[in-house]
This record gives sequence, C-alpha cells and structure tokens, in this order.
Amino acid sequence: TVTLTEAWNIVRRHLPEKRFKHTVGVRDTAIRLAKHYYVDEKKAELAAIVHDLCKYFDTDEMKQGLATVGENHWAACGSELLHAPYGAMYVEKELGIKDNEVLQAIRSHTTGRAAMSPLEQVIFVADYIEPNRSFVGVDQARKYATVSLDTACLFSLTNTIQYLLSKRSPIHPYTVEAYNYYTLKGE
Ligand code: DGI
Ligand code: FE
Ligand code: FE
Ligand code: FE
Repeated sequence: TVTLTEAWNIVRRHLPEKRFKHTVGVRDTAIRLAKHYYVDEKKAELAAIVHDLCKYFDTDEMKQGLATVGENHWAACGSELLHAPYGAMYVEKELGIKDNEVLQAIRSHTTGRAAMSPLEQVIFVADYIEPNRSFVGVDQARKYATVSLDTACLFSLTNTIQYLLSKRSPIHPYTVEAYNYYTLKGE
C-alpha cells in the first residue's frame, strides 16, 4: 500500500491547484473530525487525500471501468458521481490501498448511503464543510458537524437534494436512501 507521502505526490500530479487546495482542506477537516469522534485518524487522512483523485478522469473510461466489475447502474451518471465509485476501484488497483473501510469511504463520499460507518461520515461531512467551501448554509453545516455526524450528514443530504431539485437534476438513489435513513434515525 502507498504511504501518505506517496499518495500526496500522486494526488498533486493529478489535480489542478484549486482541487488540490480543496483536498488539503478535506484532509485537515477529516483529521479534526476523526479526533473529535474517535475515528481512526490515519484512515481518515488516507481516504481524504485520495477522495477526489479521479475527479477529472474521462467519464466513459470510468463507466467502462465500473462495468468491468459488474457495476452497470452508473451508466446514466456524470463524472460528478462517477469519480467516487471509480476512485475507490482505481486507488485499490493503482495505489494498492486494500483497507475496505477506506475504500468504502471514498466510494460513498459524493452520494452518501444509508447506514454509513463513522469513517464514511467523517469523509462525507469533511468534503462538504472544508474551509474552501462557500455555499449558503455551509456555516450551519459546520456547526452541525460539532454536534453529531448523523445531524451533519442529514443536513448535507437535505441541502444537496434541495440544490439538485432547484437545478432539476436527477438524484441518485443512494442519496435518497441516505436521506431517508438519517431522517428516520433522527426521529
Ligand atoms: O468532488 P467534490 O466537488 O469535492 O464533491 P462531491 O464529490 O461531493 O461532488 C459534489 C457534486 O456532486 C455536486 O455538484 C453535487 C453532486 N451530487 C451530489 N449528490 C448527487 C449529485 N448529483 C446528482 N446528480 N445526484 C446526486 O445524488
Ligand atoms: Fe468528490
Ligand atoms: Fe461531497
Ligand atoms: Fe471533494
């Protein structure tokens, strides 16, 4: 498996400046949340560093890659979703990352999913609230992140679904399942 330093060097080569800065923000935020919620900091750091590695990969290449492992249901999706499941596949194969908890956190970082592990939640929330993010509601999301991971996830999912509805964009079933799960859990 790659060391954290090796992972950084690969990520630096793959990502443009802005996305690299975002990744630094996600790394710092993920480590902070991991400490706060007693999640493995090293796993959080590794997942954060590589989470967007495939963000600018070719859409067709990612679809084909996912289809080779039988994941054909991504065919209608764009790179904004594909980079997460494909990224998990890619870092396993190309970087030798074998830790399934880390791979799962990368896989679910965009859509979320029902019943995420604490590590998945840390990455999902860190991606949403890292310091370079500046959308309406981000301060609220940062506050919720200090309260509980479930609350922060539900807020992020609700906000994302509202945003997608306002654009008349499709909503991935995993996002809906995650929203339903954390809504029912909070009742
Ligand atoms: O890769 P990042 O920009 O750091 O963040 P991300 O992986 O969370 O991707 C965010 C983008 O993905 C944003 O444009 C919203 C979009 N997105 C999140 N959930 C869904 C979604 N798009 C669709 N179509 N469906 C979803 O469920
Ligand atoms: Fe991403
Ligand atoms: Fe995200
Ligand atoms: Fe990201």
